[in-house]
Amino acid sequence: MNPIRKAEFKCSSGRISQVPKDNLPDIAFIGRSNVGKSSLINMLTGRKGLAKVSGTPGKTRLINHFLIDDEWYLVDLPGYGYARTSKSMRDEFSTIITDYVLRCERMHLLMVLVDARLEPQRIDLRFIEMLGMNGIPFAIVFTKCDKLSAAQLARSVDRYRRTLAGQWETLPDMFMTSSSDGRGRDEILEYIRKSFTNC
Ligand SMILES: Nc1nc2c(ncn2[C@@H]2O[C@H](COP(=O)(O)OP(=O)(O)O)[C@@H](O)[C@H]2O)c(=O)[nH]1
Ligand SMILES: [Mg+2]
Repeated sequence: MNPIRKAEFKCSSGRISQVPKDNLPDIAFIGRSNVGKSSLINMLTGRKGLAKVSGTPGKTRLINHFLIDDEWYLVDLPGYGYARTSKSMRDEFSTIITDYVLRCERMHLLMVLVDARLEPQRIDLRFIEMLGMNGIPFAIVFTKCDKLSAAQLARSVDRYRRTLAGQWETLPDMFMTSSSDGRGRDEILEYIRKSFTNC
């Protein structure tokens, strides 16, 4: 698998109107704060300091665009699951997230990150439900897989599949990753590149 040759920070947007206006596709990454999003972005690009890794969750409220190989953008979305849960999706997920995910035509594919160690979290399931209801193309990425044994990981992924099977006829694509040992990198890059040829 060809590694990423070039990765550069392009811009931070506090509003959807500020995102780039060119025709390059966005591959966006989202998940609960602290799930390992910035670490995964650094792992995929092979650039340690590209996205800021933080011990304090909930810091990023901006949409960050990173230009990859001058061909596509890797997009770091704000983490969710910080506000109180609410009956309304609009309140549960910030306006900037829903505006981007549901309305931004730049978005080609969304990678939803979930911590491999945890049982399916309500907020993630709600988010996935919202994607399904709106026909948004997405895949699930399990993070921090290095913290589990092979058997524990298999059980965790299986539990996710069973939970989603109650809700979906076809399960979304899933990837097992670790920013510590690099697993999942080639698979995700391959998946992203394939998604460009399928449109
Ligand atoms: N062991 C391990 N720790 C990770 C992994 N990914 C992230 N972390 C740690 O989890 C914390 C949050 O990571 P970060 O990438 O900032 O999460 P974000 O808030 O989703 O962007 C940091 O302390 C990371 O070092 C991983 O794959 N394995
Ligand atoms: Mg982050």
